[in-house]
Amino acid sequence: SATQAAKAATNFVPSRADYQKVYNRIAETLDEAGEYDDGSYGPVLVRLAWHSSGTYDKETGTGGSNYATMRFEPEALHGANNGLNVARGIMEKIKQEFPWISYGDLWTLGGVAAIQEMQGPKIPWRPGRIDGFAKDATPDGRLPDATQGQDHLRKIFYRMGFNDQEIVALSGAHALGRCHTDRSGFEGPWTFSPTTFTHDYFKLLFDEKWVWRKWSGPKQLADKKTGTLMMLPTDYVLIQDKSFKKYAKAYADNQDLFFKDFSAAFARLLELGVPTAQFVSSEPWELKTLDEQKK
Ligand code: ZEM
Repeated sequence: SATQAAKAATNFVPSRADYQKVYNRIAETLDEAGEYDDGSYGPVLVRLAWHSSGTYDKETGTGGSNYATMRFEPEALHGANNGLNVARGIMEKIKQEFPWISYGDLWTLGGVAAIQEMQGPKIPWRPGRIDGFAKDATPDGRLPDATQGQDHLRKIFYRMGFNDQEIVALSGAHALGRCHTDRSGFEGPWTFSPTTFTHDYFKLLFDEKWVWRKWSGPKQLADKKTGTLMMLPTDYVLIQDKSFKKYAKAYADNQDLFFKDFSAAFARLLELGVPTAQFVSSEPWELKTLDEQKK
């Protein structure tokens, strides 16, 4: 609107209420998906938030959500980011309406809104990311490769500064969404409720019998009973590796524990690469869901 554009033009300092407005606009947009996938843009927005943050390298301090470098080539064209043009396009419309927000704040807030609106836990979040430049873009190969095993998962996530428990908790995001043959080559959803955040991903890992799918696509598993669900090789590793399995079992048995651990790990993921001094608030905020604001 004209008001929001005027705010961008002046030395307007947005308040928590202004960020709640952006949250609300994203939340309303999730359900405007129509026939797209399972009827929600939520899952692909979570994937955008994750891929914009998961490039972080703790040794060099490069990557992470600060500069939103996925806007630039070649990072936009990295194989791991296939299909995220959809998510960036959705976010671009929000950006037009609220030009004062940085892309890094917008994309991470998108992940927060999507998780919370899909019945997930509260994700503490605070603004402060700034827009970077093409020279800040990260090299290919920093995001995980689904065809690989536990050593690869550890190498990738330890580089971001995460431990085994956090690797497992974060992987639980695969309760949401699906794989697309024209994006990753893999196909299908992990759970029967891909637009609701649950611990079903872990329950299904343990409760179903998983068999290698017979098809011409990349190696993936299918549930023997219905053949409609899938697991990536990196998902299956979570119940094969002894250390991962311990956490996966705990999350299968206790959804509250999963929600608590996911929230902490995802909140931390979204802040990777952002200098603490840049944050406008010393403590992250809990933004309200649309439902909570109706009361
Ligand atoms: Zn994913 N992910 N991911 N992931 N992911 C896909 C989809 C989604 C891996 C991976 O290769 C893939 C995390 C971790 C890991 C989401 C969230 C998070 C897809 C399918 C692949 C292949 C892409 C497609 O075809 O559209 C690997 C190897 C991971 C290592 C552990 C973490 C961490 C996530 C968030 C916290 C989500 C929500 C999706 C679904 C996207 C959609 O469009 O439905």
